[in-house]
Amino acid sequence: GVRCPTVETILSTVDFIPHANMNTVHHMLLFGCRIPASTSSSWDCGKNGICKDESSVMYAWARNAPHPELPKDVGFKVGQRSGLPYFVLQIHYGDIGAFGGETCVCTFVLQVQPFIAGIYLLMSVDTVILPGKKVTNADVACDYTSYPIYPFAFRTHTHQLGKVVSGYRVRDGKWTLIGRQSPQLPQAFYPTTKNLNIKYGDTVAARCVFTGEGRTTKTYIGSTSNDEMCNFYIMYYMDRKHSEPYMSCVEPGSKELFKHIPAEANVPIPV
Ligand code: IYT
Ligand code: CU
Ligand code: CU
Repeated sequence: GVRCPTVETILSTVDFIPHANMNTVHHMLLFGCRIPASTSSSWDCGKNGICKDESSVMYAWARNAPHPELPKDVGFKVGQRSGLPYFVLQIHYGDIGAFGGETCVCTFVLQVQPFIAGIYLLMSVDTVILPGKKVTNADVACDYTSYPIYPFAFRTHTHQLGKVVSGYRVRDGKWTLIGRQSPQLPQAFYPTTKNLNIKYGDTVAARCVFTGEGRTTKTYIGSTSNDEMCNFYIMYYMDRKHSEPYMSCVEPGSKELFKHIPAEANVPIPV
């Protein structure tokens, strides 16, 4: 007999191409979900949420922002055993009246790719921004203990108080920039500045710079627009043999480590 390889391991998407009307759509986020929040073909994610539990941002489109393509020979794993077998597309309309009952058509190029794409999310879970305080840093850092990954795009996310978000690889004490962006610019994935890899023994670190100016109460991490978030997403590829498509880091990192962060990480990006 012949055993077929499991479907899950041979399906990869190659690219994401939006077909939305970009005149009414402000931005779109593509999520991977274990279980979507609804069984309908489209729903209000403000009310019902996006995914029931495990989820990841996989792609982002925003008006007037770049949309890096997946490099050649790279695809996201899809299917039942990919970890996040569902795609949910969240569409933000500039004008709420523009919703036309859209449904989403997903076209997959079914192809074994030598490399899998993945998302590494660094996020702060404990930052508190004091009212009126000019600068608050949210630092996140983790030791990297897996197989090599090759970052090719990054995305930053905060709410209104974020000024600049920077992500680095730290190897033998040397900080190398993966990406730096203002979270007040369109929160798309931007191409990385340099080609670099992250391998066992490195540290992955990110800093979000916030200001508490204009606030009269403390600001915490949370999901409303009065709360804040500090996210640095790395989109990477890695050898399919070692396939680990979703990783995250929520540790605050040590004070000692962040003493050596390059000064650019503290310089707000004017918008
Ligand atoms: C608390 C926080 O920072 N939440 C972020 C990152 C995050 C996204 C997903 C955390 C988890 C997730 O399953 I998907 I756990 C956050 O919500 N980021 C927003 C989106 O709502 C996705 C963003 O635009 O990056
Ligand atoms: Cu938007
Ligand atoms: Cu947020």
